[in-house]
Amino acid sequence: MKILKSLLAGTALSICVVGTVAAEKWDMPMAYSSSNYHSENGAAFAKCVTDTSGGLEVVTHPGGSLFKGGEIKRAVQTGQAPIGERLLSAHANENPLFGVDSVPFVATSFDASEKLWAAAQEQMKAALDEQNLVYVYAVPWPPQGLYFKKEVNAVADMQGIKFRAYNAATARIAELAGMVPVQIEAAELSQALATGVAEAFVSSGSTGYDRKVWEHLTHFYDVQAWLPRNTVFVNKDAYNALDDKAKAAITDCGAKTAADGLAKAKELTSFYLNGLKEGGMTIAAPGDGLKAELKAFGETMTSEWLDSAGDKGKAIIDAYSK
Ligand code: PCA
Repeated sequence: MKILKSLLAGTALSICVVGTVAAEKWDMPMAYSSSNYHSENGAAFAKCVTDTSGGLEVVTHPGGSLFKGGEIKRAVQTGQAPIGERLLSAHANENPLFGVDSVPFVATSFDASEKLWAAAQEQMKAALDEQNLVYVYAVPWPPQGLYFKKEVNAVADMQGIKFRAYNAATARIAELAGMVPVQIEAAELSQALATGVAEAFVSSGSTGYDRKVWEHLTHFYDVQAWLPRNTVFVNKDAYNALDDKAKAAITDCGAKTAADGLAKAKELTSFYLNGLKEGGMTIAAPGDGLKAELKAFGETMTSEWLDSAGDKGKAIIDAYSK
């Protein structure tokens, strides 16, 4: 297995020797569109590493062009790609800790989400390490709200709707609400809405804006239920093979990119909602009745998450709640 792993890692790294310095190029798969701030931020990270590592060039491949969202994590674990970005909560089936950022109504603002992520940090790094991955940085999406093609005032209005899910938590919401979950990557969302494969979803204004969902949908309810993250990680073998200067470049550029990405996400939140409005959508806060029903789903899902994440999950929530 070890040999297979290093063989796979070997094919992923194109190594060429320039003078006496070994120059290396890392392809970095990313799932979201090239114009999205996560992708632009990732490109800035890649440039930062390329400029300061003394020989390691990182090149991003946004939009799922190298590996689709659902394939990126596996590709980096096995060394098919040395580095990549992924919505980690989509892998909560492998380890519930990966879903810590997607439990409804636990952390509903940028500040709360930073606090939660800080509380989860060490365990998240350890969980990734167990899977042959080295954590680099993570950037939040704006708060999550509900998209529909009609006015919705209660869970009763959602019955039977085909609901695009992007992780287990969003599928669970569909189930609790009597909707039918369908797992679809953001890259395929417009197509799914156009063909009726999906009729509603939960996401940020960012993804609705990127996918121009006003062409198919009419209402966005700004529920602010949680702020999931995209996380960048490196294959551990590829990381260990780097010299100290390149390792430091990854750490330093990662820290800078995390801070810049957070600032961007905050700055763009209202821009995206305005974009949806300009596209013709109705943007509204959920009514009190709907809000209460969703809060109850949040309570159910929080206790389900705590059950599945055990002592480690409890330690994170305790540290966060302090
Ligand atoms: N956009 C991503 C995940 C969360 C978000 O705001 C998506 O919908 O796939």
